[in-house]
Amino acid sequence: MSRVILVSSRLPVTIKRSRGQDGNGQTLTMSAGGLVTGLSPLHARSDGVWIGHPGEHPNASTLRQLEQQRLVPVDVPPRDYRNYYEGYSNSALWPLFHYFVERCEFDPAHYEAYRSVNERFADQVAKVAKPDDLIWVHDYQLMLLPEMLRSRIPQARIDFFLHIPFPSSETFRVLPQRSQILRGLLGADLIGVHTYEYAENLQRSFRRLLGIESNRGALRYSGRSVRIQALPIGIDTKEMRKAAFSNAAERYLLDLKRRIGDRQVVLGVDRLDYTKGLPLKLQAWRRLLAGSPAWRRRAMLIQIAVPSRENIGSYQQQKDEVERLVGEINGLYGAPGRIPIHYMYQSVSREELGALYRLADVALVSPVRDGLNLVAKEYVACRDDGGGVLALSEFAGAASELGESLRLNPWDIEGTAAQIERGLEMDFGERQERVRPMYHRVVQNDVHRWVERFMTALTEPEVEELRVPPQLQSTVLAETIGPHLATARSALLMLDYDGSLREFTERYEDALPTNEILEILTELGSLDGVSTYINSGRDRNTLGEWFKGVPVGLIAEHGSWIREVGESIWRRMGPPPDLSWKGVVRPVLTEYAERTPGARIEEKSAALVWHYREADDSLGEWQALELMSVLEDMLSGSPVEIRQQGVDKGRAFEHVSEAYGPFDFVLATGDDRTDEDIFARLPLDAYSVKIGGGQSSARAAVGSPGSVRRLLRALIAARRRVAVAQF
Ligand code: GDG
Repeated sequence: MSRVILVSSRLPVTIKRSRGQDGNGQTLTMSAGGLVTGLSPLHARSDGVWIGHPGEHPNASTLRQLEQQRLVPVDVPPRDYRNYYEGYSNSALWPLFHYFVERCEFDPAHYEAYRSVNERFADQVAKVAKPDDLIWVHDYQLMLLPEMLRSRIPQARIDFFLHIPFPSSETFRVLPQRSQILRGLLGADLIGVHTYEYAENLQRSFRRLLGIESNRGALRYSGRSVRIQALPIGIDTKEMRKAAFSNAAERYLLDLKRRIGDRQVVLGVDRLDYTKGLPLKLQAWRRLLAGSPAWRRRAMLIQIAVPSRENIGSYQQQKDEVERLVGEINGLYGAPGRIPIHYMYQSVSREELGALYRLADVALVSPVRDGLNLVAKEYVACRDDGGGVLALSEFAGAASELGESLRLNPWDIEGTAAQIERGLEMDFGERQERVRPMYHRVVQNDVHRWVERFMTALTEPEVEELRVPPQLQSTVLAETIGPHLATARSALLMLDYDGSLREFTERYEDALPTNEILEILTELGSLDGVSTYINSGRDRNTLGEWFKGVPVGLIAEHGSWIREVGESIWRRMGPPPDLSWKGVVRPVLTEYAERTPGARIEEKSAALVWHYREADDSLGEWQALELMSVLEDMLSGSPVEIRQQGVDKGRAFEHVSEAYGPFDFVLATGDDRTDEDIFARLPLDAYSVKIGGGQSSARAAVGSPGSVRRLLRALIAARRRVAVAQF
């Protein structure tokens, strides 16, 4: 492995002034937060260096200590640092990326400092880097750095990881320096984010704001390729468990248990940050206690609020609000020897933290926005005893990996209170059932695996670049295609159904053909010398039923079955498939469907389809992609190809051409990935029309199924005109 140069805004240690003999002593303390916890194990294991700001200008002896730990300080004048860190990073980017637009301050002087500090980092990295090093830049404070490094060291491998969310392009475009920031990132070879949703958001921003198209996580920029991938960070499970099960932790745990007696414990561990939703959490706790005197006796909330960014006004206000609420709730519902909230505004040791994780009946992780949230994973990692309940906000990136948690919407105070209660009352069997699969997932996908996945991400073959077909009016398209169809001797039309001829409906079963569609197809079917097929992913029965008596051919299940015009039997295309894989795949699909509300499985003769059209958009998509990668791993080497839906529509085209061709006119329409198979196999002079925007190998695109129907009507008219003229 090449040497890794980690670059982050702060070093993992912070220099603090201490009163030495000369009154000018310095000590090093560990910095707090998710980034440091995540990257320290990598640094410890590699022989690379870590470059960042140490908090203070180091004296000679501190410098030596830093050197011993392979830490390289970047020197920044304090005023610039303030404007860069407290200013642009934490008063513009941080709130914006967490959707707190109203908290953003966009001061041009802050951006100027941000730019100049990024330059200083670039200079320092360029000084230290050797040719084969992998330079790995971290987080939102250094988003201009990849491009600055690219111009200094063009051949370097530069990766970037964003630890916080990347917001929707609609929110991101608020940022005055949005283009500069996006261009800054494009200096990287690989941009990693925690979730597919963030990767999507980033790609949409590239498209909308810079006009750069990407295809399945890859784009071209300045003659290089840039990858964007969802690579959620893991934790160091071994280290976490070592601390949680250490002697010190055991002692602490025993002592805690003795003092707490038989009361149940709800635990919160958060940096004191407005994104962590502490006031809402406290309100939910208040709601639970207000409604139930029993819980006032039987449960307590232990909340650790780790001091953070204390120089920024909004953090001070947040602290005041949290402390006011704690005081209020303790005042209302406390009694001698029975305090409802044990609030600690301090950092605790890893051992104490581990003991608290082991103690807590419920870990309440309820941020209003969080890139990922490591606390959720740490809690799960300490609960292989099966006894803990994780209550997790759906606005934390980790929610998509920890599907067995009790999900909550922190804004819904009633709902959150109800989930806390459900967690406290949950029996051991259900706790175990929920936490076990999460435990295995967290252990398997630990921080070391994350680093590995990052390092190998670029060795995966790049998806071939697709272009974006021009979006045309149906009348314009008909003017080009119409004359060719009109004079063709033998024409073939292969029409996709859902999303192409027919608009999607909320429920899959409801997309019956309308009278208009049946009429168009009947007219197409009556044209001499024109063969028309519906080429759909749907099953035979549905298609047979829906198009009964309509004079067009039907192709079902993505090219598995064909029924010719006027016939009543279906014939299989190609050899009968080997279906042994179904038994292996079905339980996995079922598990994912159970975890994803609104998702379900459809059983077809040669396929199993996982539908998520009725699920929550981003969760459905995330689960589908995750499911695909799980299945790809599981089935490598078997005869099954995993695709978002079924087999291959392109095969159907080949079959029909061989049986009835040659055709001197071909038109295929389609709206999704499965239709790309047919577009890619058409002869060069064929017409292919994609419905909707985005990349495709189709020759042209139209906006909607309505446009397709208009196009078909115009084509029918063109063919008829010529037929009449010939007659
Ligand atoms: C950012 C993103 C993303 C907390 N209190 C104590 C303590 N901690 C440790 C926890 C955990 C870490 O700090 C906090 O990490 P989070 O992920 O919860 O949150 P952020 O600091 O906001 O981290 C976040 C993360 O980056 C990684 O990419 O997950 O979404 O915002 O490890 O254990 N550690 C000790 N004492 C404490 O009192 N020793």
